[in-house]
Amino acid sequence: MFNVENIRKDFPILSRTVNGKPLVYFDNAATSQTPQQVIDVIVDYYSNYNANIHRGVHTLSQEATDKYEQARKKIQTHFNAKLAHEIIFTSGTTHGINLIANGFSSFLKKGDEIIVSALEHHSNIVPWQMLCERTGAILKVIPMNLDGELIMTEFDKLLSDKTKLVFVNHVSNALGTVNPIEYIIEKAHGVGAAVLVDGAQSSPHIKPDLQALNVDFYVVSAHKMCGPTGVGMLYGKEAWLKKLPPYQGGGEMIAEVTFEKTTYAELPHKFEAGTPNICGGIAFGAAIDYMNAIGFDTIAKYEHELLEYATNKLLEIDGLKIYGTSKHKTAVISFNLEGIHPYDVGTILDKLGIAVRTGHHCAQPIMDFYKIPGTVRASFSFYNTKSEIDVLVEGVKKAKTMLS
Ligand code: 7TS
Repeated sequence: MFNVENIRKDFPILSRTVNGKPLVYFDNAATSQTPQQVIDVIVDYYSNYNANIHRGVHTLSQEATDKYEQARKKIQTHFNAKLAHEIIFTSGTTHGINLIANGFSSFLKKGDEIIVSALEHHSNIVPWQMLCERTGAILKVIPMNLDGELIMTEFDKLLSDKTKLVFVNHVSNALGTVNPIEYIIEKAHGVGAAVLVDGAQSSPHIKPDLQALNVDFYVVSAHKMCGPTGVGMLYGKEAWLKKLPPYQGGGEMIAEVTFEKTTYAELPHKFEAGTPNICGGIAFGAAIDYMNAIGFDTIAKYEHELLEYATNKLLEIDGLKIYGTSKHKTAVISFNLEGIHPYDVGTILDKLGIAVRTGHHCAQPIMDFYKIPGTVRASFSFYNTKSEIDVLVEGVKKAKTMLS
């Protein structure tokens, strides 16, 4: 049975105070908190077997290598990739996207097209613009409607034999919309385009089956899934990863080096130059174990309850508008109070111990679409409670009174 009070005991940070008030942490879409079980793994690594991997014959190096590779297998199983070497450790989603964008330079020519969505994070726009500058390819954008949903009939019209790559996030960070990636993948494959899905915001809430999705690439960050910062995963189908050139050169990614010619290592090492975030990778595996022990169906059901509760309570406040009203949403609420800047609301909420994000959420085109400078974003996790939402609602009412 899911018991949120027991779950909360796993997260030491949740019992601290901020500005003299109990912390209410509603900035989970930016980064999630870390349970003691994952903190213990980090401490154990540095206390007992810190060593460089894949290169030492000594015991510590072997132990660290084994744990790191076990973590890769855990990630493979969790996301249901066919092969462990289809899982590339990265420093996070941004790294994974840049790796693909860089690799695609070799495949694109002038006039080819890349499709992205109107709902993207800046890390999902800028690397493609840079790729277009390098290759002469053209960037096309799937438009959105007022509910914050992508318009699929417009996507259909953008697809052609010029489309080489489609990029879309699984869940929008600014609005929480869950995008119809199954449809997008199938249609894009119909014109021979590859599909990269950004799972940064879906992976904390949804367990995707990568083989069933038949997606070409999928990227995530561990720090949004109860893991540490500075580590993430790039999944790529083996055939694609074999075809793509390496991203960075260095140690670990080579087979043989002479000054005349270098040959590259097999997957996954071809894309893992240099000493990786070893402890981070192992802790990422532990975070996945932790979340799976609770269960993603349980997490989704509970978070949906929180979303509905918070949406209804917030909408009782006069002049409060929610942006992102799709039926298919994760537990994210972006909102504004009429005539009040989101930054001012966020500052008052912080004084009350409530952590929310304010601003454009690295998604300026979405803010431009709604003609607003930004929003207040409350994003929930399975360790949040309805009574914390009550604190938020009271805080927003207070902010409204103070700022009107
Ligand atoms: N893609 C999406 C959809 C994201 O939400 C983020 C981070 C990234 C990519 C980049 O992830 P990173 O781990 O490489 O930085 N999103 C947010 C956010 O919404 N608030 O802070 C970071």
